[in-house]
Amino acid sequence: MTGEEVMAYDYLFKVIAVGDGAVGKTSITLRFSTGTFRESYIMTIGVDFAVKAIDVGTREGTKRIKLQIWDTGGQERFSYVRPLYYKGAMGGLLVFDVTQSESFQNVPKWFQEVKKNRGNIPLVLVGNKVDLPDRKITCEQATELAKKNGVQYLEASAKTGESIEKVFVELSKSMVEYAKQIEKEG
Ligand code: G3D
Ligand code: MG
Repeated sequence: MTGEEVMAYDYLFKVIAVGDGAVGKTSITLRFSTGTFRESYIMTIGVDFAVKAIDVGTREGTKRIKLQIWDTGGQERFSYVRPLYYKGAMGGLLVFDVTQSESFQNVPKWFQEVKKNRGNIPLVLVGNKVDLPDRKITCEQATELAKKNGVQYLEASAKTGESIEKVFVELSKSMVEYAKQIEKEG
């Protein structure tokens, strides 16, 4: 494979994962990125990112999307990493843990924080850890909250891998539409 083939893509998007600590943001990022042969981690000021390219069906046919998925390295609590983290993000996963009610109750705060920093970038609400038996938040509750905020809701498990790919594919489709909209508006 030539270097050119490795580099070829139609879109490059920075993606962030937000949500309370321990909901599975790092696990989702790792599960998605390490399943492939092209992967890299770069350490910056407490922020890592993983890179993975996926092919996504859009209105203009199949597009190759290169995703640069940022992870806070557990420092999401600290405000000093936030500006760097949000800068240039084109989409995000808003993750909560279906077995931890508090992480779901904090979802509106995360919606607000993303909006404050990045306006209306596409988001997918992710209910993680559906492999666990003791869930507290139902699919209906989460779907309703997602609808209220104009985003899609998906249930996933970083542990089993369930719906992890789907989460990034759906987000990528939304980001392609969003990028086109921004381009049009100049
Ligand atoms: P964070 O990056 O949002 O802080 P992490 O969350 O990815 O570090 O995950 C926090 C803990 O939840 C980890 O457990 C991790 O293994 C676990 N976890 C993440 N995703 C899932 C999942 O889908 N199912 C289950 N059962 N566990 C999950 P530890 O024990 O290392 O703290
Ligand atoms: Mg983490």
